[in-house]
Amino acid sequence: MTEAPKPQHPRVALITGITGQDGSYLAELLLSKNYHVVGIVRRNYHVVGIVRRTSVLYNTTRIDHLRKRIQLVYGDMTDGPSLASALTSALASTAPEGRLEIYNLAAQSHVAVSYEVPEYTMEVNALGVLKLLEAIRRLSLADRQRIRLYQAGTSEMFGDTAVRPQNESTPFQPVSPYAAAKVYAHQLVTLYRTAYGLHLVNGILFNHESPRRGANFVTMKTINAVKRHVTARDQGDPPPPPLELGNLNSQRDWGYAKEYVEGMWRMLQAENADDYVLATGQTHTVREFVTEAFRQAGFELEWSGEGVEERAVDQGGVERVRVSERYFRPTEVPYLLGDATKARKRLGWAPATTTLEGMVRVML
Ligand code: NAP
Ligand code: G4F
Repeated sequence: MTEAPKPQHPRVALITGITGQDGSYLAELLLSKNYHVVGIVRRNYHVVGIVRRTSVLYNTTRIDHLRKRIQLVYGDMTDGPSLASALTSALASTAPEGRLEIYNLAAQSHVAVSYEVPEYTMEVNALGVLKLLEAIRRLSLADRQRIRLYQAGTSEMFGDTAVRPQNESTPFQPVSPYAAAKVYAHQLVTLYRTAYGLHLVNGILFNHESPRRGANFVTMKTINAVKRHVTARDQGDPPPPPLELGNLNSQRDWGYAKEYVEGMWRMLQAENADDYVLATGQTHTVREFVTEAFRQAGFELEWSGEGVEERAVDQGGVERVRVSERYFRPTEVPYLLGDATKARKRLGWAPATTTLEGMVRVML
């Protein structure tokens, strides 16, 4: 019996990292625009209890609500053939005159973790991108011309720069394995664009957060702690242990992830492939974010001490935050402030959520 031909679509998106914060918002956005969405997922291993190890199919919590409307294929950024076959599968769903947009969002995305597993971070965030680009380059000319790719670059690439604010022409000075891998990927994308005439776009996105942010990034870690302190207060229980953080002085330009995926999409709609910064144009210290998050929950923090001795107590003298050496990084990006003028002028993209107060409200 011959199989019925698969339906083909004028607009298809292949998303690596679809189970992540950005991937889930992007999938929602593209479905609302009638794209056929294909996502690459990997099989994960989870530790259960102390000794038992079990495997789960893939992390789905952020995309469970979309499961029936998207196509998922197994793949891994460390496995070239799986990327090539995902590409073939997505192309097969694309109408001959249609377009396949690839959003490469998959990454080991935690900067601190990249010092612990630098080689793995490089495999996924740098060599994984090379594998994906090679898979595209080896397609027929007709297929290559139907493809556009977005690469998820980061403001971390600016590293220890003295330039303020940072835009598309600011030189990269990466200071972590994560950032070094992302710079490699950025430069490969530029190289493949020039050398092979592929339609490849580099996004350079400043930090963006949401209620779907991973629990070990500083914003979500803080929000979860605030919620624990609120619950204990409201139930009349003793206060939970203080929130323990590392460097409170670093400054970040924090935006709302849901608005940033719209920027990614706009980058791929522009006629010419180029690079774009997405940012709010506001920067705040980690300390300011933490103070605002506790404030919105009714705790007025007062800070004292310096370095690892620094701590914050509330209006009742209860210790809510303290510093722990454990969360400091070997090298730090001290100051990020983005200038997204190019994206505003050429793509008509501008974030609606730009204030610290607004960001905390979205997350709480
Ligand atoms: P995230 O929530 O950590 O999601 C990362 C995604 O990558 C997850 O779906 C994860 O799958 C997948 N992944 C990790 N390793 C993989 C591998 N070896 N093969 C296939 N998939 C793999 O990250 P995010 O915040 O959404 O960020 C999306 C992208 O933008 C990342 O590339 C990040 O580096 C970059 N970026 C983020 C920000 C930001 O502030 N959020 C700013 C600039 C750039 P599992 O679910 O299986 O783990
Ligand atoms: O929330 P973070 O871990 O984000 P970071 O390092 O800025 O990286 C995020 O944004 C990048 C874009 O610029 C992305 F490319 C990357 O994938 C990721 O999404 O840390 C923010 C700041 C850092 O200075 C860190 O040292 O908060 C400081 N911090 C202080 N205490 C802490 C903690 N960070 C974490 N994760 N945990 C702490 O306890």
